[in-house]
Amino acid sequence: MKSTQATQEEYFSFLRSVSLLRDLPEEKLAKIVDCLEIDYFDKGEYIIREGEEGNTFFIIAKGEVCVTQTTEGCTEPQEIKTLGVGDYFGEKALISEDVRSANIISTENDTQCLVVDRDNFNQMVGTYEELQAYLKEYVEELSRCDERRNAR
Ligand code: WNU
Repeated sequence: MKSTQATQEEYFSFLRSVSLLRDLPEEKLAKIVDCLEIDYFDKGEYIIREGEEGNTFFIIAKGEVCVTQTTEGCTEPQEIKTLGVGDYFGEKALISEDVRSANIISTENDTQCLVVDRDNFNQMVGTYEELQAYLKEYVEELSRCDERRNAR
């Protein structure tokens, strides 16, 4: 990401406030800031589509998104939760080496997401065992939730 130093520092302190990244060493976090892309989404825009291939991890810097999923016996995807600033998503496809397992839709105009690609995600998570274990467990829990609601 090319940006002013002020912006870099803003992203740095924002990332520090994200619970998942709280304990990452300084230089790791700085590296993530260097590789970040920022994406902007309007209300109703799909950030992730169920069934598509995905190679990115997202952290919400502004706005709100909802998570929907196709379930057995329903024609419309069902809304399963909403996520806001400091929340993240898209880790599951990266960790399970699978296609996207839900839709992520912006529910506000000018929702801003910090986007980390697969290589940088692996670097961020891979060299940090606690983070890896935490996310792996979380992703398994999501799969159990999916089964319970009969996701397709
Ligand atoms: C859920 N089932 C599935 C959420 C975000 C981060 C964490 C929950 Cl650690 P992907 C679609 C994304 C998926 C998850 C997110 O949607 N998601 C869920 C569920 O119940 N996915 N299958 N809840 S919000 C959330 C925990 O990030 O990753 O790459 O794309 O499959």
